[in-house]
This record gives sequence, structure tokens and C-alpha cells, in this order.
Amino acid sequence: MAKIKTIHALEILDSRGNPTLEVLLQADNGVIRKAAVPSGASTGEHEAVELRDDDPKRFFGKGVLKAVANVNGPLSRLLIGKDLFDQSALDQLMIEADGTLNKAHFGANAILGISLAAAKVAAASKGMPLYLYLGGKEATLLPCPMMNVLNGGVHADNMLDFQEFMIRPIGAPNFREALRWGCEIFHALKKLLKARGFSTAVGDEGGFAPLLESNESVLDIIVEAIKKAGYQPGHNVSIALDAAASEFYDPATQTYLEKKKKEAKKPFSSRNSIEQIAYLEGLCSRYPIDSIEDGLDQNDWKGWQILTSKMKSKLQLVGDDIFVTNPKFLQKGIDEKVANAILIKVNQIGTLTETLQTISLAKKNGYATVISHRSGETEDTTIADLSVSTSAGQIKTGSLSRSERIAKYNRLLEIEDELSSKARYYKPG
Ligand code: 2PG
Ligand code: MG
Repeated sequence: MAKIKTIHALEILDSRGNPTLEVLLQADNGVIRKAAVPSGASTGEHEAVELRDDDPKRFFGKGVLKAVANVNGPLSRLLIGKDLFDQSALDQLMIEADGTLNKAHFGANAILGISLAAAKVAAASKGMPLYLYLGGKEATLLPCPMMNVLNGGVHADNMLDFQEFMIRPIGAPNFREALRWGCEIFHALKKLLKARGFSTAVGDEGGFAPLLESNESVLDIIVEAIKKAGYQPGHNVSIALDAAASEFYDPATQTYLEKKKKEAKKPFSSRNSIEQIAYLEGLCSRYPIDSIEDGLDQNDWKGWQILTSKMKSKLQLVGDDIFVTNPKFLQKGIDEKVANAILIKVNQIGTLTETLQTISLAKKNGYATVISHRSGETEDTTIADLSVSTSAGQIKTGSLSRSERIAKYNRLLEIEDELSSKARYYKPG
């Protein structure tokens, strides 16, 4: 037995300079670990609530002192003395005490900080790394990284509405080679952008954020960078997109707009759902794209059904905003034949236990799983261990720059090294 002795939260900063929570948790055996909570920008409507202070005098309202107080007060009182090896009981206690469906009372940020810190202390109390504690001896599969080398949408100040242009080293023999390929392509891309007079400053997730104006111009230059680095597009390395379409969908007209161009008073186009699907199909026929996340709006279930029936055999269709890591929305997706993969973000649902439930529901129903960071991150590397512990197969944790992204990649390198000859690398399909 190891019991919770103390829990302490404080307000720290995320990678965008916004406040978030760090939770330090100590067991009665002396083991102490910390967890930090990430934060999204393109958030799904039905995500669990991120409790912010709304006090305009601090951090423009973004302070998290209320969530900190919830950890240090009621949640600590609820959990002190409880068994650390019963993660689901700990999480269940917090869910019940919160009493809302979306963790609005205590804040999912408060609850998640404790949930993750508790798992880390439990693992350390057994002298195990987190991936091994959560996944057991079967946990040997290293994920294929989706590396976001070019940022748009709400993560960058450019004209691109699509949020993420990622590369996937599908043909790599192992994780460290996959990462090396990604780095080489990232640097090749930097040279190409520079040579053409574009900025090589980076966006929120560490990918470049040049003033390219069309998705096609981005895809062209990424394909060129893949080749320049010595890899075969579509064979060694494919392209994945996160359109994050909810951010440029206009519910009033039910159309997908070139929103940034519209806002900049430039000529823009708009597409209805069927036209948007045809547009995505067109991109896939011209470029080595094999995965599209949030190609349609989070409420466009009809469109998603059509997209899925048309493209599921050729393409990984990842639901992020539409599923929000919530088993209820995933079940609806399964019933209505929507998507064939799910993005998993711990703070969309707010506890480790529910995250694991969603992953296992996805797996049982043949949905691929992609463990994901948020655009606002910290140096916490829990998701790297989570990706191995669940044999998720894929991870999305940004580009090959910015330490909050690299921390997760470096953690995966450590895990691969530790697993040594037992380590395997995901093969898509
Ligand atoms: C996404 C994420 C992470 P955010 O949409 O998939 O890349 O962005 O954290 O801003 O929701
Ligand atoms: Mg997304």
C-alpha cells in the first residue's frame, strides 16, 4: 500500500506564457512527483471545463488560482489517506465530488493535475517507469510520430486556415530513426523556406509559420523537403493534416470559409460540406496524404458520415473536436460510422481513468488511436509514457523545435533505449 500524504498545486506557465497548474503529490512512503496540465487553443465545444479565474486584473482573466485552491482545499481533503494504487477509485472520487458532467465544479485542470501526479507517484512507489506501471510487460510499442512541421490556423499568424501540416515516417525501422528523418526534413524545409524569402520563425507547436497563402503551396514545399532530405514521399514518409475545420466553419451559412483571408479582406472562397469533402479528396489524390484530422466541423455529423464512407479505406480519419476523448461521443461515432481513428487528449476528458476507457473503447471497435499534446504545453512528458503504455501506435506532439515538444520525443527515446531489443515500432495499416 502507498497512501496519499499531501497534495499541493501551484500556478505555473505554459509554453504560450499562459497560467496553468502544476500538482505535487507525495505518498506516505516519501515518494513525491509532479504533473503539469496542458491547454488547447482550438478547443472542442464539449471538452471538459478548464477552470480559469476570469479576473481581468491577473493574466487578462486567464489565472488559475481557483483551480489551484480547489486542489489545495476540497480535493486534497477528499483524497488524503487514499490508496495510490487504485487509480480508478481516486478518479471516481473526484468525478463524483465534482458532480457535473464536464468537471465544471472543480475544473478539469485541477482534477487532471491530481490524476496524473497520482499515477506517477504510484509508478515510482513500485520502482517502475510510468509506461511499465500502466501498461505492464506488453508495453513495448513505440508510436509513429506525426510531426507538425508547418503551423497555421489559430496556432500561427499567417494566412493558412488548416492548422497542422505534419509528416509521418511510416517506413522507419524504429522510433529513433523516425525522429531523425523528421529532423532532417524539418531542417530541409527550413532551408527551402529561407531560400525563397519566407520567414522561418515558428508557431505555437514549433513548426514554421511562413506567409504561404494556400494549402497546396504548403504541401508542395513539404513534399520537396521530404525529397531534399533523401526520403520518398508516400513511401518512407507520408503527410498528415489537422484541418481543425471547426475553427473556420460558419454555422450560419453552413460553409467552410477561407476565414483568415476573409478577415484580411482578401478574396476568399467558401465550400459547403460536400464541396469540402471533394476538396479533401482532391488534396489526397494529388499529395501523399494518408491521415486527416478534423477535416469537417465538430457538429457536421452528416458530413463526417459521408467523408468516412467515401474515404475510410484509403485514409486515416481522425476525430478530435468531434469526439473530445469522451467515450459517449466516441460511441456515437462508432454507431454512426464516423471516422476510423481518434485523437486522445488527457485534458479533454480530465482523468487518466477516463482517458484509458476511451482508448480501450476505440481499440475494441477498430479505431486507431493517436495520443496528443495540446498547443499550450509544459515540460511534462506523461503523454509519451501513455502512448507506450497503451500501445496507441501514434503520437502527435509537435515539430522538431521548442523544448515543450522535444521533451516528449526525448522521453520516447529514453523509453526505446530502456526497452532495448524488446522495443517495436508501429507500422500503420
Ligand atoms: C489539436 C491540438 C493539438 P489545440 O487541435 O489537435 O495539436 O490543438 O491544443 O489548440 O486544441
Ligand atoms: Mg486537432
